[in-house]
Amino acid sequence: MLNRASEASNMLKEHIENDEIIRIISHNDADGISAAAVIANALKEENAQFHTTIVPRLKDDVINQLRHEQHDLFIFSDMGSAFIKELNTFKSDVIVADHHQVDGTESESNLVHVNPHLFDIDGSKDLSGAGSAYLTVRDLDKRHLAYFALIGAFGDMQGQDGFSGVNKFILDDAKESNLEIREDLKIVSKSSEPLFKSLAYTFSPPLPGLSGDLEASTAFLEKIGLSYGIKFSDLADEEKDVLTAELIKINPDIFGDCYVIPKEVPMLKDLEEYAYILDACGKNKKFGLGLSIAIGERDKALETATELQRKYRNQIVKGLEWIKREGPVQLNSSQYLYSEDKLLKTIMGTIASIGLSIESIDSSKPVLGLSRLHKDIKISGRTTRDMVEKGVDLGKALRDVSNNFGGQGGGHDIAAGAMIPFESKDDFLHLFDEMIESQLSND
Ligand SMILES: [Mn+2]
Repeated sequence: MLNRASEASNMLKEHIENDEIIRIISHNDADGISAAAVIANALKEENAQFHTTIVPRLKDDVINQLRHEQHDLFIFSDMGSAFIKELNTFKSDVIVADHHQVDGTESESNLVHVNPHLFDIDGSKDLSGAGSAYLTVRDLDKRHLAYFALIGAFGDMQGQDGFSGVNKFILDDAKESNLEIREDLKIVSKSSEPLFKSLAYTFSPPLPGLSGDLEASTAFLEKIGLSYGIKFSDLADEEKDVLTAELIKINPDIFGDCYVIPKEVPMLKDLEEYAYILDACGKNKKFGLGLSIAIGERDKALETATELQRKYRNQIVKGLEWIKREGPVQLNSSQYLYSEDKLLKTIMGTIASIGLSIESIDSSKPVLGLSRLHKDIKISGRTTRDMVEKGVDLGKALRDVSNNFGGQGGGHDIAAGAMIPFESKDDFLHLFDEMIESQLSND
């Protein structure tokens, strides 16, 4: 894999030396923005010119548009592996730095394909899109950019239980350069929000009873004798110790390794927090804002992103309150959330997964979040590791059941999605429930 990445580095070097404008296309989530940032920062440092576009997904029309642009090198990051056949026909050079599934198409000589799956490495947990992007610039002496690969990994939920595989290798690069690992309390916005919000907005690791609940967080802090309006960073050391001891009682994982870039501004020092900021930009469709922060803009850009993040967090809290109030609709072996509310519709998958982890949704049944989009329904399915061990495979269930109704779906055993015609909603739910029941009885 490293040899393949070096091939990409060499191709990139050649184009930098020729003083060309390099075209970067990347994905719109925290990982995709981090991937674009690794490459853009590397090119900026080499005084190379580049032009970046962030897109939600690659489609034939996007590819065909790009094909007609006059560039000698295209770089696709956190996407592209499903389009090798099309990209092979480009007249220019192409680098694909991705970590999604590959389809077995061989690359032509104009294309260097960097993807862990080509080397039997699991791209869903051992390397992010930003990681693939980092490996393609690593030979240009860019270890100080390795931390972006870890931000991307956090964005794709790869680092939360520690890093493994190629991610671990990249972590070592980062540690040799500018990254420090510190044991600390893993609550969010320690230096930017009052303490009760830091607790209520912490979802990973979950703090059942506090996560998503501003009132409960306030009451909890009052009970242990801490001022709820103060920022964590302004607490005295002994107060920090009291808080840590009390939170560990709720979830021991709340104290652990934090990955820190000491030279960064307070809001972006912690890589998980950095990923949350980029995620908030992505979720609000402000991809350019996320990218400009990641290539070094601060002040105004960071302020705007913080506002977006506040707005997004408030939506999540409202969504979790709705779940508490209404609860999911119960079927025999599964349950679902459905609302036509405009705000709730956009965060259905997110609140379904947070609801499970903070235990406001019963975790002994898989949960579906349903959002109506015109004539279709978008479905996000979530369950727990425990249920997967008992036989649940949401990817398979959602694929098979949605195919029955002319829809499509798939994904992982623990998290998956589907799209079905609206009129099939009730039949779909019925059949899905039967499917889960049969998955659970098969062992
Ligand atoms: Mn990704």
